[in-house]
Amino acid sequence: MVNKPRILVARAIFPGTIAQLEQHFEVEHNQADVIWPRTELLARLKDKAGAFTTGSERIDAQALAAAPGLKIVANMAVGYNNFDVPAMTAAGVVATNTPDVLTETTADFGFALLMATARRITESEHYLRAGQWTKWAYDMFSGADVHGSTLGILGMGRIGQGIARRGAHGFGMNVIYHNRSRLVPELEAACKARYVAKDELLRTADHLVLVLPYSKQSHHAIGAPELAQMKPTATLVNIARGGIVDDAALARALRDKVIAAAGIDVFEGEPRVHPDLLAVPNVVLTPHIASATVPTRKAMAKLAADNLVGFLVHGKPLTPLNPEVLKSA
Ligand code: 8YV
Repeated sequence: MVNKPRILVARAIFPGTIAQLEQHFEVEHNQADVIWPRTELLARLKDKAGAFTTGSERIDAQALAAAPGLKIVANMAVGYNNFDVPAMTAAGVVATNTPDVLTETTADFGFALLMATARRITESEHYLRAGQWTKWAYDMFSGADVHGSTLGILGMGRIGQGIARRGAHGFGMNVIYHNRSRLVPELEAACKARYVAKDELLRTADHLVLVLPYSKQSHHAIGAPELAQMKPTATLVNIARGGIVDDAALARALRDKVIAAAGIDVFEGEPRVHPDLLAVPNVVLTPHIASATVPTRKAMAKLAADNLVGFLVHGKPLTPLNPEVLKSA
């Protein structure tokens, strides 16, 4: 009997996903969800042909050198800044992510965070729970309107477009965006979105949502100078990646009312959160949950598992990030 390929599932996942993988592979899993130190992760990768990862496992030249038999790493995330894709390609290792299956769910969450931020929902709930609500007042928790306002989107991929459609069609918002490349006219029309320079986006958006991938180029794309360009009544929402916003600068801007409020789902160095952000009231903070619905997380896990099966069993991954590896195999 031919031995099944050995794979590592780096974090706890649905039992059904483990069962799916066990049909094809010898699976070393981590259902206790221990965060392995780097040396332990590398030691566990050593004899594996495939790995199922999340955003918390870094796959770079060092990890690849420690795992000479590795052929594929399937990330259960659309973002893949935990992968050094050129190093994976050089090592002949296929990299996959989970696009499309989380687009609408993540766009829903972006909108939820925008509304919670603009309408001061969590801040007012804390006030109520603390027993401070003793009378109505004309200006109590007055926020910013969402309907009819100008929605700015930085990063206009699939999720950005989902947010644009919700804003334009659901809330009658004037949608503007900035992106590395301009959308084709049909997509701009479907989103009712107008392309603008980054400076204009910063200056005119009432609500600015960040949905761009993290890279060296997008590091601190929003820092003190960019925050200073925004309207004092503006809100900022980050559902993209920690590091795109300079969290210390954001905390200062919120404290000094440079902008009105922020909704933040992703943080520099998460799960640590900058203490200054915890100290300001005008920020809604959530623990990286934009894709967290049961059906979507199941779809993401299934797509990551299907990529492992697709490649290691049938020779064809579903959503490769470096398809050139397949050609040279
Ligand atoms: C994941 C995400 O939950 O898909 C992404 O890029 O940020 C989230 O949906 C997270 O990265 C865990 O892998």
